[in-house]
Parts: sequence; structure tokens; C-alpha cells
Amino acid sequence: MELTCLLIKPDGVAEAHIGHIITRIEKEGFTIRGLRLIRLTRSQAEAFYAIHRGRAFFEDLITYMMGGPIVAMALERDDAVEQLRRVIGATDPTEAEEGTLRARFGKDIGVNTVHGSDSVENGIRETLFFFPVSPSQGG
Ligand code: IDP
Ligand code: MG
Repeated sequence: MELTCLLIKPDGVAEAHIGHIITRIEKEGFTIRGLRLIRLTRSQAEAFYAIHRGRAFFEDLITYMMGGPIVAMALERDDAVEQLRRVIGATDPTEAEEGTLRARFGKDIGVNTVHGSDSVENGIRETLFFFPVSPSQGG
């Protein structure tokens, strides 16, 4: 079993897609080990996306992620990282496969509704970021 981190970004929460996304995640065989609604501070958003500091889109990304509450989830299943990336689709919604969450709800390469961890290591790091005790204890 593997852990990965799913975020429903501010547009997904504001446009009332939480229920759809959770239903899809459950249908895809993920077990929700942690779940919380949180509004990120600037320092939290910058820490979560520290790897992108210095990129041209960094400031827009931070402003977007601070713009409203998000839903963070710790998800478990076999091959969780790769399977979640399959469900969310490509970063740019216009390039995301039909049926993926980003193809359905994403606006553009910046405002793309959901986040999924990109490696097993980041799956652990990112779930610990939101659920510092233990996701399996309900965060
Ligand atoms: P990912 O979310 O598919 O893993 P990353 O390259 O890790 O994509 O980028 C993190 C987030 O930064 C993206 O989901 C998107 O919100 C934003 N982003 C990435 N590339 C661009 C860009 O070229 N322009 C604007 N925003 C971007
Ligand atoms: Mg990424």
C-alpha cells in the first residue's frame, strides 16, 4: 500500500466539486486516510510548493492557492501515486485525457482544480505536511 496527497484547489471547492471528486476517488479504489478543509497562509502555500520557487508562475500559483479554502486528503491504495495522477490528468487541462478531473473541471494550466503527488517520496512528504501525526489515525 502507498500514500499520496490529493488537494482540491480553491476553484474546485468554490465551484462545489468536492462531492464529485470524493465520489470518483472512492470509486477508483482509494481509501481516505485523512481529510481536512484548510485555507493556506502564504508561508504554508510557499512551503508546499517550495520546489517551484523561482519559476515564472510561482507568484500566481501562491496567490491562487491562498485564494480560498482547499480540501487536503491523504489517500491510500496500491500504486497510489501513479493511479491518482491517472485520475487527475495532465497539468494543462487542454492536454488532459477525457474523463480526468482536470479535463472536466480545470480552467487552464494554472487553475487546474486538483493536485496529486508526483512521486512516492512526495506522497509521503505531502501527506505529512497536512497530517503531521498519522493519516491512519484520521489526521
Ligand atoms: P502538477 O500539478 O501537474 O504536478 P507542476 O508542474 O508540479 O504540475 O506545477 C504545479 C502547479 O503549478 C500546477 O498544477 C499549476 O497549478 C501550476 N503551474 C504549472 N505550470 C504552470 C505554468 O506554466 N503556468 C501557470 N501555472 C503553472
Ligand atoms: Mg507537481
